[in-house]
Amino acid sequence: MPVVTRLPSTRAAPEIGIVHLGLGAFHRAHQAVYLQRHLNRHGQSDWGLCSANLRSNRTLVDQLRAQDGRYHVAEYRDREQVTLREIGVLRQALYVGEGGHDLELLLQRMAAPQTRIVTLTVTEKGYCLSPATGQLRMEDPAIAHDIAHPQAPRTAPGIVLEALRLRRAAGIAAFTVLCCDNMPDNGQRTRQAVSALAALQDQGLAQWVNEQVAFPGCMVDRIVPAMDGESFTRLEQQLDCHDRAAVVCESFSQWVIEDHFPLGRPDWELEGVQMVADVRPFETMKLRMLNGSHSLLAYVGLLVGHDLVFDAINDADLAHFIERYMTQEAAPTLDMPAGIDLVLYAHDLKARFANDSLQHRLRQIAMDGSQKLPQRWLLGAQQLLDDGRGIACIALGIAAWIHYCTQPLPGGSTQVIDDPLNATFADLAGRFEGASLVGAFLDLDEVFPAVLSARPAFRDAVQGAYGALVRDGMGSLLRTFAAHH
Ligand code: CS2
Repeated sequence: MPVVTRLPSTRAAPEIGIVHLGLGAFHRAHQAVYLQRHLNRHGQSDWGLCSANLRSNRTLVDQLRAQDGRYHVAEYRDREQVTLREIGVLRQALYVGEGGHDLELLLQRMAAPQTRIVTLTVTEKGYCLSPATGQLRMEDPAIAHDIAHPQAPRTAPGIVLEALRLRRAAGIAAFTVLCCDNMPDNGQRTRQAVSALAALQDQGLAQWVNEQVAFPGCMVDRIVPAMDGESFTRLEQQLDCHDRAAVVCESFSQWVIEDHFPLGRPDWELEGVQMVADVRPFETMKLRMLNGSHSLLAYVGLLVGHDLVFDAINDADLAHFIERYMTQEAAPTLDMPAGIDLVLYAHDLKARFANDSLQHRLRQIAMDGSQKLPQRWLLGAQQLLDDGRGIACIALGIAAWIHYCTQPLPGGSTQVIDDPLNATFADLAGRFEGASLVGAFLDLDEVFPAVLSARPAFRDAVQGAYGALVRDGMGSLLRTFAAHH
């Protein structure tokens, strides 16, 4: 049984100053925890949360409402030590997806002068941008809907824009928009989504958005596996925590934020948040080192029969492969400020992946690959090729991804591919095989930027890796990698 430190919340009820879109496990275990620590420190605060789910998980919203917004975060350092934190900073939980009627409440809350920051964790696909180019996907039916019905928006950019329109009409200054999703230059990407949508609706509003709204970027980091039945049982049995809105996560947490909040912000730095002028180096480091390794562990690990992250990293051959990726294909593409030691960072990442108190499923990481690969692997691959370096690990990762998206896993288990492009993958798998299948994947211009997919060195590397994978099997390829390490 682990040693449990219990941290109750103060009973104070903070004013709502932040509206959040995307009330998933990550938000509850990351941004909410920083705001909770802020509240506990000051005893009272103007930075309470109103958080909304846009598409999924109405049950969670109902659960949270029944608990008056209170829930627990179990932060596992390892199997022996865990901190159970009570969160009381969530003042309002809303659901605006199908069957939800809270859109009006949400927009009113966003338009209220007390709301000074709007944060988002709606996952990469929630911004409706092309992953390869960062441009708004105007052909997306949800975007088409928001263009036709701006006052009843369904997408995150549409909701942000409508709330800004209401503020402008009422003469209230714009809130600051803080994207907390794992995208490159995430503040700029979010600006791009909102302002491209505005330009399609109302030029005056578009200009106001461009001039008045701050979109600082940030890097967020905490490993928060999706909750399942087993995790709830463990919380009940080990921690005597009977809370269906609880989340489990690692004890590590990091937040680096570009300090640009015209209407003010919580004094986050007291809680260990790094407030910086330029967040991009941190963001790129995290996307390529942590998320890039995660995606490799997922596709390669699933093909050799692993299920969980810690199983995958405890496989010596796979651990060597990840080590090689980090040192030879991720770190060399990074240009970090003084004081950041990438060797140490890589070492700490491996220790975090090996945390066996987290049931982090590789399949969870494998979902939405089309949205994740560009920033995790492809921008780096482009840079490596420009510098005359090899991309063996990334090429094998892409080959594994194509395999995963088109063929059953070892042991014959058929997986449902959870990706906005899954219909396209199924179509390609039905029409092509072998090298032509790989070629067709590399031609998906939503995923692969044209400058990369046009490079023979890139195509050859992926074709070579896929051929070897089909011929020798992933296990044997990993052994060869390890032998040459
Ligand atoms: C993971 C991330 O699911 C995924 O794609 O790589 O959710 C990862 O756990 C977080 O970014 C860690 O901060």
